[in-house]
Amino acid sequence: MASRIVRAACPHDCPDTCALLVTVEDGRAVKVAGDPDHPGTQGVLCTKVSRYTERTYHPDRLLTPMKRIGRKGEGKFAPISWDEALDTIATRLQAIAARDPQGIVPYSYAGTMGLVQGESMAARFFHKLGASRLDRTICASAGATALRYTYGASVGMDMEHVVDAKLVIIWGGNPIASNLHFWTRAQEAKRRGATLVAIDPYRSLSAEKCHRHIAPMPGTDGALALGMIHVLIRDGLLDHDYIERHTVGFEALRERAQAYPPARVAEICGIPVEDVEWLAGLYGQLAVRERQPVAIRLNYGMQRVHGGGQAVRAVACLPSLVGAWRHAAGGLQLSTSGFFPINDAALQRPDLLPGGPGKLPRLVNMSTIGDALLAGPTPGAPRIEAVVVYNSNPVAVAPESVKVAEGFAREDLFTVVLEHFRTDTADYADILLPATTQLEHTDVHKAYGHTYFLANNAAIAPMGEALPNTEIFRRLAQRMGFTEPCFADSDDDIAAQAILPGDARAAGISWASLKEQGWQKLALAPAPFADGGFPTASGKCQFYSEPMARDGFDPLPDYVPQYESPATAPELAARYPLAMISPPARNFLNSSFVNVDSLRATEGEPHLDIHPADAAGRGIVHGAMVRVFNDRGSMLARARVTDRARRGLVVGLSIWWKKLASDGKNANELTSQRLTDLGRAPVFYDCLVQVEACTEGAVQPA
Ligand SMILES: Nc1nc2c(c(=O)[nH]1)N[C@H]1C(S)=C(S)[C@@H](COP(=O)(O)OP(=O)(O)OC[C@H]3O[C@@H](n4cnc5c(=O)[nH]c(N)nc54)[C@H](O)[C@@H]3O)O[C@H]1N2
Ligand SMILES: Nc1nc2c(c(=O)[nH]1)N[C@H]1C(S)=C(S)[C@@H](COP(=O)(O)OP(=O)(O)OC[C@H]3O[C@@H](n4cnc5c(=O)[nH]c(N)nc54)[C@H](O)[C@@H]3O)O[C@H]1N2
Ligand SMILES: [Mo]
Repeated sequence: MASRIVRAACPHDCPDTCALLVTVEDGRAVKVAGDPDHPGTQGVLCTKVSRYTERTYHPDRLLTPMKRIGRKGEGKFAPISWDEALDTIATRLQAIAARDPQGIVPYSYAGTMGLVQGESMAARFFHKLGASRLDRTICASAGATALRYTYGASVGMDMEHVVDAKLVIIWGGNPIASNLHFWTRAQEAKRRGATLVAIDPYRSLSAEKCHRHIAPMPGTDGALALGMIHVLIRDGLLDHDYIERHTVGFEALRERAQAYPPARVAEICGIPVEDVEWLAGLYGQLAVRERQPVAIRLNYGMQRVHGGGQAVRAVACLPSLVGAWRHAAGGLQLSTSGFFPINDAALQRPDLLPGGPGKLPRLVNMSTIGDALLAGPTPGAPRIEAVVVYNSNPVAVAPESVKVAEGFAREDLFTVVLEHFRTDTADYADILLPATTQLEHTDVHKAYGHTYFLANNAAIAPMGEALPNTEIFRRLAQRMGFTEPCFADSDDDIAAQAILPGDARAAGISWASLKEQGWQKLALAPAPFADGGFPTASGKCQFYSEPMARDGFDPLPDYVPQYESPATAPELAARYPLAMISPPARNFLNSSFVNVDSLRATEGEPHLDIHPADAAGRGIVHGAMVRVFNDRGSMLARARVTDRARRGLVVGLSIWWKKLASDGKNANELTSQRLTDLGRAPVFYDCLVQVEACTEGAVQPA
């Protein structure tokens, strides 16, 4: 038997971007394991990706192009040839483009994080076509914008050093589920004497294993951070030298923080005042008095709310106030993606855009795709006539999905979906195209939780007639008559173009070396900001941000209340008194893996965690079916009566495929299309609901 090991990379939207070793026997992948030599992966994979072969060889894999033969959304398709599929698409897109190419919208996100199968050939295709541009805001843009204004880019500490921290604050993240390899290191820090604190309205799997869990109401983190700043300043727990040399706007920040004394903060957050005092005291004491490393793992949970951007700004000020950046094991990490020198211009070729700079095609925000699909023409831009979806499942993942589905159901909309499976979105496709998985194609990866480049070598031949995204857009480009040489680039050519040449951080790293070695680390100092040097124009941390003022934003961090809360929307809160959050379930990756039977079996069915006091008042018993609803929609879930959810909060771990839920619905039926204060991102966790027991269907807990 011919057996070999192929060096690969996990493609999923997760900070860990693991290095994989794929065992291939006689052309079949039989095992996907973590590379024991990669310092990030340490030979360990999450349950999901260790089941990657179950996903790749799943009997439901799409293996041929198909055309729709039923109603939109019904999911009835008939196989067709690649020629027929591509000719149909080219003819339709050409006709729309002849009227106005902005009628065509690409819709993609991070089904794969690969630089080749993500925005390379696809971006070139849509640029050349002059299609509407997609504002890719659905996940990270609130925090990324906040970090850019504060530190210049998505940069931060290297979590390989966190084992030496004395305090680790896990702020709005559940790393056991979604950042496993950081969690391993936080556990090591704990063994070496560090205190672990979770800040999360929900007692998540990770929060319950920390020394202390602080549970503010969703969307109040900005107030908590400003309360900490207040206490640090009040008690003189400051690194004056670091502030003096490496920050801008301390006086203005001091004034702003005056408005956030601990008592007020406790009131806003719905936590004991002691929590604010204790956390700020410990942070400042360790960092300033004892000169010990203190680390903050700032995550996405706290950003999916109205004030998500400003909350990140407030938290991001903390390490500069206490000089935490002086240590390799101190500082803050939200994302490391800004360290990677990527040649986006070569990958995506924005120079192909017609009209030149200053006359760019319209931008469509992916987070409001429901409204966008239902809208009529606007000045300068037509109604959306075609959507090409790849690497994403908007009908399940985009907010206010009743409207998203209504939009995709438009009879006059031409929809193309490139997918592995018949997802909730695929059901609306006019033409459905089979895409390869990570085991079947080539790619190169950066990461957002570490600083290694990784190669993904194809391990097996494509399944059925599946093709890589790149090849699909290459063939479409040819049919559209696009003759630029970049449309003939192979995947290897593209991978080789991804790394910006001449950048010292990537010295010695090339596609050729990556393919061979699997992964290589960027050259960065262990404590890159020990002596300032942030990638802002001033080189300093911007407590006060002049660019923000110029862009029309509050130049200082502040607490921006929820859109939906008793204080800001009392009438709404009277009808819908519970705050709902829908963070990632451990065994799913957004909506990926929901159809992998063994993983779905572990999650069971859609649940709603509700506090005993909130349940009792509604006659809800553990294990009963409940209906969760607001003005936008509703869903059914099985109640878990538990104090993991604080009072006033309900939690529905996500993101379920609608068609695999008993009522064909998921949490996004309830979420809204309003946007964050910074970054135009969705507010999935700024969502008031009511919950009622269902009359039939109540069962005893298993
Ligand atoms: N297993 C798994 N891993 C994943 C994903 C997945 O779906 N499944 N998704 C991936 C993606 S796309 C992303 S963006 C990352 C997300 O990574 P994280 O941001 O770490 O996301 P979560 O693990 O959901 O952690 C969010 C936590 O924030 C809490 N939270 C909700 N609202 C608030 C709030 O207002 N304030 C605070 N302080 N906490 C709040 C939630 O209760 C939850 O426990 O994970 C990635 N990894
Ligand atoms: N209620 C609620 N909604 C949320 C969130 C939440 O916490 N709560 N989280 C939000 C966040 S953080 C994110 S990032 C988004 C995620 O939203 P998406 O980026 O849409 O992620 P997935 O749901 O995993 O869908 C990715 C799809 O891409 C497909 N895919 C994977 N690889 C390839 C490939 O190589 N080619 C092609 N053509 N397809 C491929 C997969 O099969 C999968 O169906 O969801 C958001 N939605
Ligand atoms: Mo995300």
